[in-house]
Amino acid sequence: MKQKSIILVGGPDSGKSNYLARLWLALESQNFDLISATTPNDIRYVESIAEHLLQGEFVPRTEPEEKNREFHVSVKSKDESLSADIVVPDILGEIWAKAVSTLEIPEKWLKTLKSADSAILFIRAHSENNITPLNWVTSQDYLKMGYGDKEKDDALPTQIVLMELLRFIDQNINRKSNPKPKVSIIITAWDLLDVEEAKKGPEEYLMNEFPLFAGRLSDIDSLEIKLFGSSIVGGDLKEDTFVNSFLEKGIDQTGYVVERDHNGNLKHNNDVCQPISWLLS
Ligand SMILES: Nc1nc2c(ncn2[C@@H]2O[C@H](COP(=O)(O)OP(=O)(O)O)[C@@H](O)[C@H]2O)c(=O)[nH]1
Ligand SMILES: [Mg+2]
Repeated sequence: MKQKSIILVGGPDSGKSNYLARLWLALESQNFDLISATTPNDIRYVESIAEHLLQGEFVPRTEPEEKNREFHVSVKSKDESLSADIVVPDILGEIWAKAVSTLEIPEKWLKTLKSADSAILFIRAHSENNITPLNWVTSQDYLKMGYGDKEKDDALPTQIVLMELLRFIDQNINRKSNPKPKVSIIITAWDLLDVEEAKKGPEEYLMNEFPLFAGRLSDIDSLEIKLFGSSIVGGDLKEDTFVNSFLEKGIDQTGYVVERDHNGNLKHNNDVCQPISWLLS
């Protein structure tokens, strides 16, 4: 059995914890090819975050005392031909902010990245943390009136952060088992896109929202990249009407990823493990 290591990368609010919780429930359901191989020690944390989803709420922000702790979920295929350790370096918000403003990756995180064979990069649709470059012509007057958000104005645009994260991955990922490592890019909260936007798929979403980053993705040939959209329960748990229908259906009937098949057609797949299965394939 080949043991691989996958690192989950993404800023605060990029959807890592919720994806992981949903992934855990999919692994436990044994409905798909990947199942859990996690030891009892690690189960408590992931079970506790999954519990939120079962009750119809998103996993809340990581508590301070849980922050900065790396945690692991192990998976294997049913026939045991594949197995992988999924590592999430959960980084404190402040460390994260410093990492992106100085473009320097924390040492601990770097070590984890160096031992990973593949990675998942998370981008969250409609996150309030997403920063798009200001359009100076239209926003100057607005800023003069003092309405500018000081903190946001100082922060790096999200697409620059994404390019840096991809560069970190590209430069440090372990190439021993594969000279061209795979990276799944997941756009989380896909359900928040309007129907037309969603139909166009993840490539076009990135081209519209983060054009520089999208351009970088098409240039890069030292990594094999695949894009996914994900919705962990198929809708927004912040809306009461959705929560009611969700609780009636049960978690196994909800959640999906979108991806392109071999013919380039956009497909919905209820197996939310797909971004990981692809990394291991
Ligand atoms: N509608 C919707 N919102 C999501 C989804 N996944 C994540 N979110 C939102 O994104 C927020 C941040 O997610 P979280 O997993 O905590 O991000 P993390 O900081 O990267 O661990 C959540 O509180 C939800 O509001 C999804 O599939 N659908
Ligand atoms: Mg989190």
